Amino acid sequence: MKALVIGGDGYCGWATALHLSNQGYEVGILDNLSRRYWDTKLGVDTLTPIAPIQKRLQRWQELTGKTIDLFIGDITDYDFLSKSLRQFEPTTIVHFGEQRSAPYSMIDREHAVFTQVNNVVGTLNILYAMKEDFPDCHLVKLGTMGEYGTPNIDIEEGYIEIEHNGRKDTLPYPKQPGSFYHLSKVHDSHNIHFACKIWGLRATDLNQGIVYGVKTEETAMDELLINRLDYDGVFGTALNRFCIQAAIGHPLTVYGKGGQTRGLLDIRDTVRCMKLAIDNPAEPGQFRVFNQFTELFSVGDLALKVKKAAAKMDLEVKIDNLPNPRVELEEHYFNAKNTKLLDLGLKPHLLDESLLDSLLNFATKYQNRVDKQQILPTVSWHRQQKEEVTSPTNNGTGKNGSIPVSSPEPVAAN
Ligand code: NAD
Ligand code: USQ
Repeated sequence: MKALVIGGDGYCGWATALHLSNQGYEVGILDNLSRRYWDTKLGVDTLTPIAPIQKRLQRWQELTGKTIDLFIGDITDYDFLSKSLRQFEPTTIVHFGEQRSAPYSMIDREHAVFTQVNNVVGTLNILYAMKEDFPDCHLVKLGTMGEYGTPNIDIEEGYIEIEHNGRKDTLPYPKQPGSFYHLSKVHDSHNIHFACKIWGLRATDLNQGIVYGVKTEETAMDELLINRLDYDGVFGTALNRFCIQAAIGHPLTVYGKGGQTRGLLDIRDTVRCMKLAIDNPAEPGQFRVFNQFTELFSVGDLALKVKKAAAKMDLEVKIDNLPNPRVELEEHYFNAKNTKLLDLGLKPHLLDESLLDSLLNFATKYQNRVDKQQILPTVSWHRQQKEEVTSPTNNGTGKNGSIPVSSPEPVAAN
């Protein structure tokens, strides 16, 4: 089995690449390192100090004797992608290589366009490269639970049976995404579904929930293998942010009423899900969708859980309900199915068991690296607040002391 992990220098991709390598797969990483560059442009950094990718891979080889091939370049560059695939000859392509922050995609027009071009063109290039040279390869693509939005009915895994005017059909589940980033994932899903239909490609779309935690068996082996942990207002996700806020005594930043409910999973389950999807591939022509999360929580519940766990470390935690910078329902029905990966054998790690060990411990250990200026949200979905909060043309600090962001620039392929 040869798995090429696109986006393998990122949070989910790095943990997955090491896990697959440890499990005996021949692994390659393809990444343009753009995420490190976007952080630099925004003036933000991961809480945990991550080594250059070459050093990470060298350390992995020293520790385990296993080599991971490295392809540095951009999947929107078709020639580079195609050459890399021909050289590596994957049986599975695991695709994490996208701009994945909803706030980043909502900064302004440039960031929205960049996100959609980067994600949609990158995925489309992969589909064409597979059709040309690797039609039997299995594409395991990271989608997101946010593709579905928050409908007032149960969320199925990709498809829903509908009866309309006396006729029945099984159709793709309706999509109501909440940011230009989440929309890019919907566009990807449609393109992949279509390519499977017309070219007989095989693909699994993993609609993943919010990932938390920093530790996997492999990344915990050595300090040089440590994974990234984002806490800033653009790339940091809710639970990871709350734990770091708790560690430095910052009030937890619950947006609005905090009734927004989402699927979540431990990064140790992300890597297991990837292996399960790879080991049980889709059939030729099949576009399969799994909902990849283990538990559902509201943002308010998450804050309370962090407060309770932090108390065991004698950390006093306050919870703030900030004005919501996003346009989203703050109280809603949410009941999503997630049985397909459980049926394949996933044994979930539960949040109550992971909070201290995989999050709060790291948050306190690296708390001196926290830049407090990066905690508050800097990007707003609301049109009327644009000048106040998000405009990259603002000079100096914005509302609440937040720092305005600047536009992305194209990243060189090599
Ligand atoms: P990340 O930003 O840490 O990693 C993404 C990696 O992809 C980075 O290393 C980046 O340099 C690379 N990349 C981006 N565009 C590229 C391009 N055009 N060519 C080559 N490499 C490129 O993100 P992550 O948190 O690891 O997320 C990975 C995937 O999982 C994304 O598709 C995201 O949508 C999905 N996902 C993440 C979460 C989460 O909570 N982190 C939840 C659900 C789904
Ligand atoms: N939120 C807060 N306070 C914060 C940060 C977020 O209340 O400090 C709220 C948001 O308003 C939102 C919820 O928490 O209601 C989730 O926000 P998030 O930033 O944790 O997650 P999201 O923007 O949805 O994006 C993340 C990843 C993305 C992935 C998605 C999975 O960045 O790549 O696709 O989670 S899901 O949410 O299931 O769509």
